[in-house]
Amino acid sequence: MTIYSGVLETYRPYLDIPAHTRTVTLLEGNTPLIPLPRLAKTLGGGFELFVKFEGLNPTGSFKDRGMTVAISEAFGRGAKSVICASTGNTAASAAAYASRANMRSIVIIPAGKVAAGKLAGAVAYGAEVIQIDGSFDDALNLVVAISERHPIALVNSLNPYRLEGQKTAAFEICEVLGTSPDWLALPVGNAGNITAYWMGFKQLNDREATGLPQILGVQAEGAAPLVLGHPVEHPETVATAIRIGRPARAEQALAAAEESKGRIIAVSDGEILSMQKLLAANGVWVEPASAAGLAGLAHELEHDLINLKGKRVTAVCTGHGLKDPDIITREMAKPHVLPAEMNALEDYLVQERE
Ligand code: AN7
Repeated sequence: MTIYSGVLETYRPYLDIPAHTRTVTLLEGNTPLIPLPRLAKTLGGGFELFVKFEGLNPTGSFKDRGMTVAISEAFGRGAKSVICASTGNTAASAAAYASRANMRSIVIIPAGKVAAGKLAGAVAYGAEVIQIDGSFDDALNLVVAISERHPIALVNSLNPYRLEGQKTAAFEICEVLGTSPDWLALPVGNAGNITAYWMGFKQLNDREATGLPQILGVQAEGAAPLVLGHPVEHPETVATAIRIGRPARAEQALAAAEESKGRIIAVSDGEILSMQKLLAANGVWVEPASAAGLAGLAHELEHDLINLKGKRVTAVCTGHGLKDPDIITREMAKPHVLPAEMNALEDYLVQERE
């Protein structure tokens, strides 16, 4: 029996990390690549569609891949505290891995815009949560400045070891498919993940000639600095994870899109929420931001801007639906209320069928 040991140990020879790194893992990674043939058909058919379901990582998002490496590096050099700015998922992940290593974690979040499951996670894992009256971008500026003045390790994706960990998702996709997909669609916020995937695909292609995907990066219309070509002062979107107006890795994200012969586009909140529903109707419940990649693909198909005939497409679903329950309970039908009686239930079921 081979025992899975997490992304750092599994891919260590391919990660550019210092020798002092001491593994702190929750056995993240190794997430399923789920085929969704019915959804591909709904979108017009003629192509193969897979979802890389990163919501199945230990804290419910892809952030764990990068966090295991960033925390392992910080732990290995004797850091006692870590800090990050976050729209929520990074906070929960940083808190979990810091606790695993018995380190202190401080997370700075924008007021009122962090989904319930993420805030609860950060608190449950033992982070010191500080809410600022400002945006994610303000929070990021603050933590960068603090980490320069104090011995506190910065674990946002400006930390290069985060990207080293996150690129392993590209390796896993190619291992399952045997080659790179033709297209990779994913949401873009602070732009660390798109940068990491492109690094991963290029590195693997250099080593094993797996080919390269065209990358479709997708932002939310109200938070689309990479599409507009300038920062957005007051980003707004239902997909709070990607409510970011000044992406730290903007240049690398644009380079990834261009080099891969792909592009970065924006979709509306409506398109994001419709795709969230459609994914759930196929058995995969993701948080709104995580539906953005596929929403972008649907958008391009609908407007005849992409030809996927005979292609293999992978959409990255970055976080689990449980992260943001409010968005569902707010929008969805309330449960039917019935007396606890067989007749009432039977009447109801028959009525429903008619
Ligand atoms: C579910 O947690 O920025 O483009 O602070 O949570 O690498 O930023 C989260 C980002 C996509 C965008 N999907 O990834 C944070 C944070 C989900 C996310 C993104 C995020 P990047």
